[in-house]
Amino acid sequence: MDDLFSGLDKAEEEMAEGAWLLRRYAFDNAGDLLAQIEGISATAPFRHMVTPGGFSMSVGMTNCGPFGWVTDRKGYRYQKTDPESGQPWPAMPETFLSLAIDAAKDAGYADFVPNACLINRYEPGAKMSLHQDKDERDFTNPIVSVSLGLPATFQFGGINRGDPVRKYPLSHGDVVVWGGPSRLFYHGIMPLKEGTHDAAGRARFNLTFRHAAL
Ligand code: MD3
Ligand code: FE
Repeated sequence: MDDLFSGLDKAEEEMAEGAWLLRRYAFDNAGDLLAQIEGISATAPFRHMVTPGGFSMSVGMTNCGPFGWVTDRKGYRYQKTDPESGQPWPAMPETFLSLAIDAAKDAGYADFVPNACLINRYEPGAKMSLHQDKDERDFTNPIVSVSLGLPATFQFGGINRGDPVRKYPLSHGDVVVWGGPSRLFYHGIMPLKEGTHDAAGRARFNLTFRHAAL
């Protein structure tokens, strides 16, 4: 048993000013989203990127859409091509785009149109340390995140690294829209617990829809 919710348990909660947790919002689309992730990763495989400090990330990453987020020894940035292939990132599927636009609208961000989707793959033990997302340059746009597969514990802090951190479970189909003051809040993911998910196997996937500006 991976978790105790079903697709019928949709619920909305404001986690902080501007940050809306839409529980199970993507539950009915999850099978389609997972199939699209498989297709994207056949062209642009998940890889463990290296941070500017020289550490290999435990989370596997790829992208779709006009821009993709990358890190290497030179720094963090968005770019139009996959550094592994030199080719443009795979197109953003229509189902991804409409889900992100609809969720942003429901959370009060009517003008959001993402041009980048980072796809994270966590296997048991993988984590993401507390950080801010600030490579997009324009923070008036929200970020929309979609959780799929194994559940994870999300850590949500404040605008300063030392602010107190609250923990939230994020499960299959949960969507969060991060805008307003929460857009630059520190956040992270605790090491993924061992498990197997019916639809996603031994993994958690997270989509983050962003508007990158050059
Ligand atoms: C809060 N991903 O890719 S999604 C990331 O589950 C990232 O893979 C995590 O943090 C994951 O950068 C967390 C939730 C999330 C995404 C973006 C945020 C929370 C956020 C931006 C601002 C504040
Ligand atoms: Fe982040």
